[in-house]
Amino acid sequence: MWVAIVVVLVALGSLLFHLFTPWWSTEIASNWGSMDLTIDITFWITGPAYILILLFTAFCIYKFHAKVGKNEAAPESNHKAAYDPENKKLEWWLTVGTTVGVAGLLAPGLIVWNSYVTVPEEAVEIEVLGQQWQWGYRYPGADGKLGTSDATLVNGDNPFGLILDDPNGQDDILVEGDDLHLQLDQPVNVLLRSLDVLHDFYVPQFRAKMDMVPGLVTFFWMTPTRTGTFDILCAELCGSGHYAMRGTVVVDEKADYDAWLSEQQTFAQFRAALEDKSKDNSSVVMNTVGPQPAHGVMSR
Ligand SMILES: [Cu+2]
Repeated sequence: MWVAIVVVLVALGSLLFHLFTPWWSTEIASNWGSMDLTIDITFWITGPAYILILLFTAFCIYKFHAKVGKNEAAPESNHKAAYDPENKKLEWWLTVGTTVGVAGLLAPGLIVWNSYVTVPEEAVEIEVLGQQWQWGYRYPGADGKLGTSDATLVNGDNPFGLILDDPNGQDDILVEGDDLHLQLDQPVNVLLRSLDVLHDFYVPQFRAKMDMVPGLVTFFWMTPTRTGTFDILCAELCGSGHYAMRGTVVVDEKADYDAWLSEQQTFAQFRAALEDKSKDNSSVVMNTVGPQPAHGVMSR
């Protein structure tokens, strides 16, 4: 009997925890309500199934527990499992119920995924570059277009691997060793590249997460809907420094965003500064060539 009671208490406790948890109605991810709705639907399907299975288990434990020794005169009254290998009606109900349940779990996700990767025209592009173990960011500059890039061109003189004679890339704004800034209420198409291994760009508060695959440009879009400072995490185990692959995204009002952006260096300015340095002291160029990350070289 007490086992059945414990099972019922587990069911009740789960339900109460779900309803009264302080983490349930947080304000985060206001721009991705559809994702939260999908989670709600998942709870509505799995929650009753979970409760029903637990209650059914408790019922069976109580109702069909062994009564050996109680009625030795009539042992057939002791419960034994019935062998019932073919039950068309039960199989039919289980098949239909499971199919509807699984479809209900999967279909909303497909709709949400579709909107996550269907980029609206007004979205501006920015690029996030992941590498062991830091983040870099690139903005399109005055022409609104990101220049083309090639991973084989990446070195200390060209940390994003931009194709040098692509005019679209000259005014691209390169940000390394600083936060990612986004403009409030501006839809943004986040293009993701990796220089070395799999990484994953993840901002929990945005409900935004996407793998970064060497050789591919993956993307998603979102609209930041409140100002603030949020953590960027790498969500793909990418080596011994994975735990430290953290960043910060700052959502600014337009004026603050424009002010910040105007302080950043374009690719052309970055290369001009490098050339000046090499004239002053050729050893600087020696130091920047090679596989080490461009940190420091690009400090403003
Ligand atoms: Cu990583």
